Amino acid sequence: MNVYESILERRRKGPLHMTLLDPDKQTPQEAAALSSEAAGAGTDAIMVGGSTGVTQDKVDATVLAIKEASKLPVILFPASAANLSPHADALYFMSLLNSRDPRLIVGEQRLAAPIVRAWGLEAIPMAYLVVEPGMRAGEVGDAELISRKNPIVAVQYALAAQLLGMKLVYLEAGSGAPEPVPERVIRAVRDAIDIPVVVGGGIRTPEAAKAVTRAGADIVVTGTIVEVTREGESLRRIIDAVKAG
Ligand code: 1GP
Repeated sequence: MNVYESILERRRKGPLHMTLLDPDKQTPQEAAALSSEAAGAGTDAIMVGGSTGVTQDKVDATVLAIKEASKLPVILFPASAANLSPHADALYFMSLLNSRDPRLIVGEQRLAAPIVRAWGLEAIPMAYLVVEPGMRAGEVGDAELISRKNPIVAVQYALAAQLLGMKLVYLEAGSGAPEPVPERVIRAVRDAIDIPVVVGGGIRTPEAAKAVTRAGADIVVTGTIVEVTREGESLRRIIDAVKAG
């Protein structure tokens, strides 16, 4: 069973939680320690990526250290074709559909494709949609941010993603966003498509995790909380809230 199939199988039992680790924010050893804590707290996978300052060396070392420390699938969440590693279990082959820059819609993907093919890395095609306020992801991605007030554009992009054959839709408020993606945007997208909806950015409390899950998130992503608190207990409460649906 590949990583995408295992995500679908787990989803049949309930919503998933994934932990995002940015290779630029800690050493590989620290990332390994955080991922074993996250595994203990019940997370379903580790995502490795970040918007800036990430190099192939850092990604490789971080992925290898995490793989040694836990049995969780490691999925790359790359900002560019220079952020890949053959040691990961899978790659979100993502397109920032609401970017103004074609490089982030299909240009980096063009450069990455032959590498991914040569490595035999599992690629999971994913639409990446940046919602206000977007934070660094919005800036670096030159995103025409999706409004928090009006879900119509988010639904249009999500439907287009499904028709293009993508396997996941990621609604991103931006790492460290003051608020997560609004519930009505999540609900509208969830109701419009059949593929799983991933929600991340600004989820720091069990209440916020519960709200996005109830709104329809199939996969909830947290990053900052594990990096800032560096202890498993707050993460465990968030994961429990996701799993309780
Ligand atoms: C960023 O959605 C992720 O890509 C995680 O965001 O760091 O706010 O948890 P946080």
